[in-house]
Amino acid sequence: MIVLEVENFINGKFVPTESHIDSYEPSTGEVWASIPDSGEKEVELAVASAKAAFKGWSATPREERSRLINKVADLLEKDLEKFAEMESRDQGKLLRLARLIDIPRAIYNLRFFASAILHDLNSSTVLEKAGAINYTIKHPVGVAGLISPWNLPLYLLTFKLAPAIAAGNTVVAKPSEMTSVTAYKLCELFNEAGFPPGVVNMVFGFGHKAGEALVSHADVPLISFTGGTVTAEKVRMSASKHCKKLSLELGGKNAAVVFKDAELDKCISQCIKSSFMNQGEICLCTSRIFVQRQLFPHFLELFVQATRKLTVGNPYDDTAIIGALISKQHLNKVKGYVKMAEKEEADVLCGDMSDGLNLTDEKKNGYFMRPTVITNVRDESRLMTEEIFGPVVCVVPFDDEDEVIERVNKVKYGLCATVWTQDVSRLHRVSHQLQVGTVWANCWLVRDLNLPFGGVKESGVGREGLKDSIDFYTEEKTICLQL
Ligand code: TXE
Repeated sequence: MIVLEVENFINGKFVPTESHIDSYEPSTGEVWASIPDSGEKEVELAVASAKAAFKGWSATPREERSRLINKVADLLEKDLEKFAEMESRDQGKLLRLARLIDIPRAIYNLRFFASAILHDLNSSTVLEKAGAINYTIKHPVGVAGLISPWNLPLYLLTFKLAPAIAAGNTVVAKPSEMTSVTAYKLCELFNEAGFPPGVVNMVFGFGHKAGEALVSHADVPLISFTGGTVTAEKVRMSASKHCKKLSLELGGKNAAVVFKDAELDKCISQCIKSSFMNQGEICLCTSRIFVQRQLFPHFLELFVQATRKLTVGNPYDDTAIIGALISKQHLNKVKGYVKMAEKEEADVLCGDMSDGLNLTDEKKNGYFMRPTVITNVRDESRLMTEEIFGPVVCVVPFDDEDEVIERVNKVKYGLCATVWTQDVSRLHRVSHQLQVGTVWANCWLVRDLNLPFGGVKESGVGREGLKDSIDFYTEEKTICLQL
């Protein structure tokens, strides 16, 4: 097996490191890539390179910045299939999901923010009495530190990288050590597009080493992080030393609220998608489904039937619906929750504990498990309060609106929710009371980048989207001219 050698990308050059980290292919359990084990030294070089490039890049006309970013998007589109295959191999996700969602969205992120900076997002006023004109200008902040997770690697990295460089910042990015390959390959496209060296730098390695060195670096005034809530606490502590701008997009324990008048076929198919897409490894996935009691038995029967039909297997196989989880450790963590359900005498209606897996020999050591549905579980159970981040969903009944709103809001997370009913005034009422950043009514994951995305409570701080991202990656100044 040829192991793909990833190298750091500093000042437009690929730089090897002495020590490396093995990166495993989730669907076979084999080492397929070798990742730099970077630390303070490599981060220092990357930050110095970004700092040196900042003056030139921030002074580059936005039309030129936009042109160069669109060039990278065009090159990525040309290599879409290659990137989709690498993403699927690196993360364990279905190849067709990488082909249809991950890489196209990365291309769209680049194009969206390349266009956004051409529109004037500033404001101005005239003060007649004072004979003065007030106007704002948005300056880039400096060197942006970007830390991205392993579940949607290129999709979430570019959702930070695109607005950061479009706004005139230079960046040092540290992708997850478990999924570094597409980020590494993207660097080649920045060179091919003609980006000045030092605008984009990428340092690979462990979070507690390279990540921590980046977050605590005095010359990095801004950190954008997507990952787990526990890790975010460490990031927040390290960043607070220098009063940095901080954006935290964290986990969720997202609920679907299904009223008795829900349009059942669409609701079931969308709840299957929102529960198990990407093996449940999306922060916006549903992991708690509350169903009004009158509908509960019928919903549960149909939902379990549909779950059982989801084939688990080779991410390259067009018949597979569930691919491999990111790592052996994460697989065991998720399976641990299913074992917990059995101990708590909850009902595991389908999934790994009750169904065998027939995998080809090559996939025998892959990190696979069957999609799992649990019911008869208490709201206080860890199954209903902690982010499992795998193909495991709890389905429980509720009686009335006030009760379900109170139960949905009880958890420490507040990222998103879906509400299923034909009653528009109820949709309006319930959406207003759910403590989350996004509510989808009778749908899931319908996204418009013009609007903010992010969570409340322990699901994060800040928002990402057109205005929010440009505001985050710039400092706004008000200038008052008395004539
Ligand atoms: O992500 P981590 P993990 C949730 C999910 C998952 C849990 C932990 O529940 O089980 O988080 O996942 C870098 N200083 N989500 O541990 O640790 C790390 O290298 C600076 C939800 O795999 O949060 C990686 O690049 N950086 C989430 C990034 O942080 C550090 C998606 C995320 O890693 C660091 C992923 C440190 N001290 C996990 N420690 C979502 N919201 O989508 C780690 N990192």
